[in-house]
Amino acid sequence: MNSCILITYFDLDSISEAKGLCDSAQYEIVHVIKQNSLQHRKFGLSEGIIDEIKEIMQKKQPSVIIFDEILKPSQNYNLASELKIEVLDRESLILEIFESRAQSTESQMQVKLAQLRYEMSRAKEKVRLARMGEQPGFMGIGKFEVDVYYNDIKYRMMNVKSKLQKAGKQRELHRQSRKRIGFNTVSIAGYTSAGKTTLFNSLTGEKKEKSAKLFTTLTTTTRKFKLDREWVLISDTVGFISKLPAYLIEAFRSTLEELTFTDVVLVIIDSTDNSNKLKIKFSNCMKTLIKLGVERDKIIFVMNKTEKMNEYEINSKIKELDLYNNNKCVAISAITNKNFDILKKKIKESIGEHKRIISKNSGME
Ligand SMILES: Nc1nc2c(ncn2[C@@H]2O[C@H](COP(=O)(O)OP(=O)(O)O)[C@@H](O)[C@H]2O)c(=O)[nH]1
Ligand SMILES: [Mg+2]
Repeated sequence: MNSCILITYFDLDSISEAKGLCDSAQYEIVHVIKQNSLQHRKFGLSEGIIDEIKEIMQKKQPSVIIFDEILKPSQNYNLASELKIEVLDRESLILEIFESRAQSTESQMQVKLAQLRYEMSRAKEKVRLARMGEQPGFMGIGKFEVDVYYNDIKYRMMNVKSKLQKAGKQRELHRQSRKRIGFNTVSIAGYTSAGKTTLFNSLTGEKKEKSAKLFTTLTTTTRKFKLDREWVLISDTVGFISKLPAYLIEAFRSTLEELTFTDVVLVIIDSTDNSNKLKIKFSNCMKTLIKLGVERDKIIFVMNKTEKMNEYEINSKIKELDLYNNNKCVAISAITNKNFDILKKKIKESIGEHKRIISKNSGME
């Protein structure tokens, strides 16, 4: 596993989201540096802290620095050359996560397109730096080379876009192949750091057992778990991100496409969020799911992190989300396994319902 020093803000939400992103991208965090501002002109962070980072790097030997904010090419270049280490900014980290999660050809192309947009948005400044001789690589770049550079990115974008238009069919095939495996499937959705991975691990058991041949074709984020006597496949999806730039939304959605053909979707809600944030996140989450075409009947609402809350607090959060009389809502703790029996019962019921609906619609009853 690669290791990183994480540079982020002071507030707890930023820290926990940034940690969640590092975790999703499989970086082990060896040190966290918190700053009030990450928008200083030269390095992104204040120059005064550079020496301290060098010292920490000596001790911890990270593979990369992860910078929880957008960096201009010049800032990235300054920081990377000063510290002599690769620097990943927030958006390139998110792109890395999407890239590792994209399963279908269509989803991979959506991510490719977002990567090209990222590159394009930085191309102008890169060229300017190169002209001034401030960024080695292509010094004394002429008008001709600049055009070539832009046009190359543009051409690749067009190419991906046209391939995307033809990809609809493959998406269908992909869905069918997953269905054909013949297992009931459950997917875990929700915001980054709501506790999806913790729940996934608690339900399936931490140990990655040597799986039967059948399962080796699945990704590391899908495992089987036993529901009474039946094996069910459960997968941990990429998390919602609170400050997601518009150009990344399509790529994000495409990595969630499995939610449309899974039998049950667990929407994990961080019950410790204050009511304002709770509502905003929940509504964003639901809007996206609906846009993806996820049927509401397939959703189980899972209020997580409730082990330290009393009944009154839990119920008031549930009421805020208008889920009080909803029998698809359950308050759990992914850490203490609180109410796992209820959760499993609801998953089982939901699978049963979904099966009935499918067979009805296909006239097989
Ligand atoms: N108190 C409490 N913390 C939890 C619970 N579930 C997860 N967490 C913590 O929340 C943080 C994010 O969890 P994680 O599973 O990585 O979230 P993910 O980004 O949704 O996969 C971690 O620090 C977990 O230890 C829970 O039930 N109770
Ligand atoms: Mg996770």
